Amino acid sequence: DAERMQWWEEARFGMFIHWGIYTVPAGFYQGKPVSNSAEWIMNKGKIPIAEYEKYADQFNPEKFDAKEFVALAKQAGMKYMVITAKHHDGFSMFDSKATDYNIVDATPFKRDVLKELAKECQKQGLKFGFYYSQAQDWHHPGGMGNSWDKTLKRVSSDEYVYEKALPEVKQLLTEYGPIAIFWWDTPRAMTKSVVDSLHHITTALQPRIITNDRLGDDYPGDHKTFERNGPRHQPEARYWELCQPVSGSWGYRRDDNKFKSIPNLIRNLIDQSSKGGNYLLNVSPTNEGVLKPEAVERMRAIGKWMDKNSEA
Ligand code: FUL
Repeated sequence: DAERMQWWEEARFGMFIHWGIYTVPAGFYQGKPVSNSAEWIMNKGKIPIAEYEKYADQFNPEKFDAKEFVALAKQAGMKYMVITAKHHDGFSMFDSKATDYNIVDATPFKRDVLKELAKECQKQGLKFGFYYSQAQDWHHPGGMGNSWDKTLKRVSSDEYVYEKALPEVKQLLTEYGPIAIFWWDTPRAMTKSVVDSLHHITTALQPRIITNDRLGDDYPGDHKTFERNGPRHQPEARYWELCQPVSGSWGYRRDDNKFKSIPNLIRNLIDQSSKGGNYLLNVSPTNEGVLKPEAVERMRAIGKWMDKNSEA
């Protein structure tokens, strides 16, 4: 295990990317700002599925360039990248074979951005991994978390996992090259057998994969996740990671100007690594497929600081 974890332990710094069709409403529904992080808008705004689906028709991030994202991460001194393959809204950001509700089949953009990033990461030497919302899926009738859309004809969560989550996880682990990380999120009560299946398929298909602690109670994973706030004291866990958005929201919302200052970000990075943890800093591509200049500026500044202070 220590051998498998070695690169991760040495990495210290990674790029988290939250990206989805929620960047079309970008925090606003029916002209009003919806509170909370942008990727939660469907839930917080109680948007019916049929209405939310229409955002896919408008998702056309033509300025997206995988090469630039990977280069920026490298320049910042990051060693790995984790991107949302499917968030709670249920929209798949890759050419999913399990559902047409995905970036290739349901948007005018028609490009598999995960494939583009996977290739670029391999080319430029960055480790690559996926975030996957395995329990919450507000689009599938068996997914957890959608209590507002009364048109949903509920099926069991087992059915959802067999129909969508398992095939998607399998596809992500077989068609995208070496996958360094699988980042589960928001465990909810699912039957033990499907949780076991998700775990087993992941480690069987990519034996060197590193997972976090959010699959379910029986699975502590390889590392402990801290969200937004780092541990106050030295954690007991040997491997842990703080994830934090560079601004206020994980997903892009157009009124989010709460960018953390450059000194603050550098301090956070030092703070986590000096305690033995990793820092997974999140950026939020827009519906055009680019980062706000404030985010780019911050990545570059961290990179400069790294260069100035590296031993070699
Ligand atoms: C959370 C999710 O609900 C948020 O939307 C975000 O993805 C964060 C990293 O994990 O719990």
